[in-house]
Amino acid sequence: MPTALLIIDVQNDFCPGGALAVEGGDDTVPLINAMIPEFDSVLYTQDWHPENHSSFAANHEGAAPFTQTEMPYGPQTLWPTHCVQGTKGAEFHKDLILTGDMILRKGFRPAIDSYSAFFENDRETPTGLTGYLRTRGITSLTLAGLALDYCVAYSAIDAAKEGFRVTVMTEACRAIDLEGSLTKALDDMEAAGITLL
Ligand code: VGL
Ligand code: ZN
Repeated sequence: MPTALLIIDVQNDFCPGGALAVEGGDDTVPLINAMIPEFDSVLYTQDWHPENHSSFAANHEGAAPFTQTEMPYGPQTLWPTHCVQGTKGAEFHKDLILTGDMILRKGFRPAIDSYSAFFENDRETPTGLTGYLRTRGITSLTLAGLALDYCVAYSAIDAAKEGFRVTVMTEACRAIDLEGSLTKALDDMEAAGITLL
């Protein structure tokens, strides 16, 4: 059975100095690089927003970053402008080994955010990743990257829902931890039957 590593959003904007910096985000890079040779298949996600993206506080009159808004698909956190397509901030960290099979871009539709690598934030628009993995005969997945309590957790929980065996290498992740989001994400992942290492 081929093993797969799904590396989530290890991009400049989520590392120290970036627009939505996660504390210690760059510490994940050597840990992830060391994991890469152990897997048959290596996949990366890249948060990839147009400048007019609706998850940016700057695109909502008078709204501050890290507040909540209501979208047609449900509640949505408003973020600082980050990972804009083609910018330095959207590039992968320069020391991350880029090898392996595929780079999945997400969050490219202006009207909808996508934390998960599998479904956009309406929880029903598929990215196609399930089909890609199934076609390749992949049944188990290990995740690492940024941010543990958003894109990693959403991706891991969706992967479990889609029937994959899921492990999250928490050591090779860092969290944003907005209002208890880390504790909630860890609880939700455990409840979904995900192995946390
Ligand atoms: C992420 C917030 C907004 C993440 C992406 O990668 O966890 N978080 N966009
Ligand atoms: Zn984003």
